[in-house]
Amino acid sequence: MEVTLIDSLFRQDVIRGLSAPQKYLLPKYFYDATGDALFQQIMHCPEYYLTRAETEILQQKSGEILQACTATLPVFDIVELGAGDASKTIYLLQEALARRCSRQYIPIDISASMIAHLNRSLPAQLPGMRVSGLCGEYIPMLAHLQTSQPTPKLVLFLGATIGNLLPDEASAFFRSLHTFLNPGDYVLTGFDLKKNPQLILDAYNDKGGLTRAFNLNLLERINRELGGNFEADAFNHFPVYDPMSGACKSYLISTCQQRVTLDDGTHFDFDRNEPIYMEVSQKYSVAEIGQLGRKAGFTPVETYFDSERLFADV
Ligand code: AVI
Repeated sequence: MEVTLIDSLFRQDVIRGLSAPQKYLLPKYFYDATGDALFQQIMHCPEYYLTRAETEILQQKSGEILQACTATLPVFDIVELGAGDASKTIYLLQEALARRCSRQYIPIDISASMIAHLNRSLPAQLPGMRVSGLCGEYIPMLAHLQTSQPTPKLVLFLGATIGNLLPDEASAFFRSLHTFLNPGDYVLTGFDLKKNPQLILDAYNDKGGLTRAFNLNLLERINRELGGNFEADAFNHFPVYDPMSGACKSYLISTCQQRVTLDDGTHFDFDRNEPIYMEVSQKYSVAEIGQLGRKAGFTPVETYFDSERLFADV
């Protein structure tokens, strides 16, 4: 029998995570077609305040944000890391067109279908703006841009995506981002702020069960793509928030002792109440954001809040 030596990265990551002494799965694998659709619903659910708050900032403060950049850079390209459907970014892009400070938008996303969609749909909404989407991981794509298009840039990293890294990982990410920018470039990052702990916990435990389904979908994805036999009903969604550290972590807890197998025969044994660590959604204070940026070599310029001070674009 022929043995396949090259296995999918997804399979390798799942096996590595579920074989670790403390089991984990990587949150980047949430986003298959079902996960994308669930995340869209999460962003519109009542408890998930993050999207509403950042949309308000971009609707109301895009002019101020761009004015701060044009004080030193008259014209720049707008690069977005993890653009998604760009539904919030459109306010900033329209304002940039009106102010004639940018004529090129470069969304970067790992989803090829999302980039194709943006390249197709955005030009009609942004006449005069070139949309040059790139599909790939953020840092390699920025490295490519630095050599192929060394134009001044405003890099957007919105949606509190930085929160899906632990603070040390976020620090390393910003240091790396800094090396692929030129002096004078700007970065606008969306951070979810520390606040009433219950409000945070509710955002990751919505009554409609969307976030629960979003987490369980990763087990179902393992069943679909790796021939697993996870019983989603045998796991409970369990988010926790530590108001000191600002870490909101989601776990799936095995409700019984069970064995799960993949189609290649790999198996994982779970004790009753054993957790799988699924994701961190890190929350920051304004002071912590400043420290994070400065440590990576950035100079903080300005912080823009929504009216309830739930979220900050910095
Ligand atoms: C994509 N990211 C910023 C979301 C968050 O808030 O951490 C992902 C998410 N996970 C559960 N709900 C939303």
